[in-house]
Amino acid sequence: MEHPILNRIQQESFTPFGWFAPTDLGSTKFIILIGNAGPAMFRRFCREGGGIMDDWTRRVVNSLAQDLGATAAFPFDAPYLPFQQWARAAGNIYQSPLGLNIHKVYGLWHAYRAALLFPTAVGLPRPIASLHPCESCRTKPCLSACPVSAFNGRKYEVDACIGHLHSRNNCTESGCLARLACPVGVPFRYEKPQMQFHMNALKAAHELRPDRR
Ligand code: B12
Ligand code: SF4
Ligand code: SF4
Repeated sequence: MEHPILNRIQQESFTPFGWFAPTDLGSTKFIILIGNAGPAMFRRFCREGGGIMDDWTRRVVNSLAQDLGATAAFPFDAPYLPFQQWARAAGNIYQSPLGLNIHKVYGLWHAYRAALLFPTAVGLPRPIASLHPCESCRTKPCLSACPVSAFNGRKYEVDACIGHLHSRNNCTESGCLARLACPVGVPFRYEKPQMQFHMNALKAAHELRPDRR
């Protein structure tokens, strides 16, 4: 869809996933959820020197938000904001049996980098709803691909996953086998360096959890 705000977001290498008008967020009257799908954002991040992605995101998105007359909220800031719920409210994004959200086009290969919070409504039409891709996925291969059964359809067994990531022949090199088993969004699978970057970030984030210190 063509719109000056959406075009500006894309120029900055982010994907605008969707938008909605919240009813319970005080002075915020409109939210646009942005993030990465496909390689564009990660390529820019690498071109600009890499490093800590959250710091880079904060710098780039704060400047974008200021240009657009918005403020930014980030998924990595505690207390955690319900980004996955916001994404589902924003349109064409659904919860998969892995707990991760699935997008009708990008599949599991997308993540949220920020929410742009606007003080007034933005004239964007409600996205046309699609069908939940998991409903027509009969065999649900994502649920049986993990070598340590970290997913049971109700819960993600973080310790089992991380234990495997610290073993030999783990998923750090290939990427998460459960996500790779999904037939939706295959053209948007992360490239190898991005796959490895996120797996290493997951290991590092787990080390930093307060109950692991
Ligand atoms: C803490 C955290 C983690 C922790 C613990 C996660 C956990 N499952 O226990 C660790 C570090 C282990 C982790 C791991 C990963 N995470 Co994480 N994580 C977060 C974070 C920062 C906060 C989650 C939270 O508490 N939110 C607050 C609650 C109120 O919001 P909510 O939307 O209602 O969240 C609910 C759901 O997440 C649900 N849920 C979580 N896991 C599962 C699993 C199942 C099976 C089900 C049914 C439900 C469910 O429970 C939450 C509470 O109700 C979010 C960002 C964010 N702000 O949401 C990212 C986020 C959820 N993670 C994300 C990702 C991609 C991952 C990884 C794949 C890492 C990677 N390598 O890329 C893995 C695997 C995640 C998985 N399968 O759940 C993405 C998901 C994107 C998407 N498409 O949905 C998010 C949104 C970050 C982002 N920048 O986009 N994560
Ligand atoms: S493999 Fe099927 S059930 Fe699993 S996330 Fe993909 S579409 Fe949904
Ligand atoms: S990264 Fe590997 S061990 Fe962790 S959930 Fe995915 S398939 Fe399982």
